[in-house]
Amino acid sequence: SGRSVEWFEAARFGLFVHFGLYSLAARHEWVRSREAMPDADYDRYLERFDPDLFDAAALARAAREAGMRYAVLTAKHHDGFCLFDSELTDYTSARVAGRDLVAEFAEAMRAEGLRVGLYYSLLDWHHPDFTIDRYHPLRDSVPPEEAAGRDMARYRAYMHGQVRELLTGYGPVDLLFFDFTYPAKGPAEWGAEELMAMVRDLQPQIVVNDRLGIPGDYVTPEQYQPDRPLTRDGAEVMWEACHTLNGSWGYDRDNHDYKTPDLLVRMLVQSVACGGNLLLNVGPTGRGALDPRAAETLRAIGAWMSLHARA
Ligand code: FUL
Repeated sequence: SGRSVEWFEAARFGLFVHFGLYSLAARHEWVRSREAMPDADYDRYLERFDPDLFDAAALARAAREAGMRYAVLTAKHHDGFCLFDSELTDYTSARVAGRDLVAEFAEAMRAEGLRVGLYYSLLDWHHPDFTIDRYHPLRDSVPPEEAAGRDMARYRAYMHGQVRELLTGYGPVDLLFFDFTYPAKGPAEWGAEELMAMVRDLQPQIVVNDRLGIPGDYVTPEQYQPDRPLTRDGAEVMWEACHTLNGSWGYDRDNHDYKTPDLLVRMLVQSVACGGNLLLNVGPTGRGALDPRAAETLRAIGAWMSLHARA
């Protein structure tokens, strides 16, 4: 295959960006599920969505100055809201605010010499055919008869179609972060094998994670720090630990429980020592700005990197 994982292994440090309608709620990216919000409640954020301070070039610069080599943006999170222009839905930043943030992001990262990664959620709490399960915000409000009419095959077609859009409309995409399979939904429900085949066909060089429920190119420990190389069947595998700054991926305004730059540097060093990468998250505010606490953390890491890292 034309796959090139070398860049990923050498990169070691990347920026994760969680941004979406939940950023306006400013209390965790799962807010809609946690609070079982019906459409009318969540639509308040849609009506007010205007990412006037989302500055992809500034994000790219902050990432590069922190010593990062790639970045991964939530093209769609579990709420189903898309940060790209899709022919398959109007539920997008492009329709609502005239901004294709995936396009802005990809261009800005490339301009800073960073690799481009996209996160795409398998879960979708907006699509009318997505199963109403225990995570679903409408679990208490949609009557069982109505819920039973939902057809995952239609959702699958939509989901695969959107991944196709992302891999055909934005130039070379270096990494794809699917999220996530869970016991109630095996790989077959996502059409995982076909989806992976399509991804490989459209972008043979792409690096894909393991959250489709079938083996990918790397494994994704989340919010815990491996302290030794990770193996599968006795062989070392590529891995990427993803971590938050304060326990929340989406902007969580009143949460001040930030990891210190010192701790984050140790986590990075430990990842590298154990053959892995660190994907460190920021959750921009509802208007898309990097929170000063996050910006300061990245700057402090960058100061350490400028003294201790080599190109
Ligand atoms: C998880 C998601 O449910 C979180 O919201 C976040 O995106 C994290 C990186 O992956 O599985």
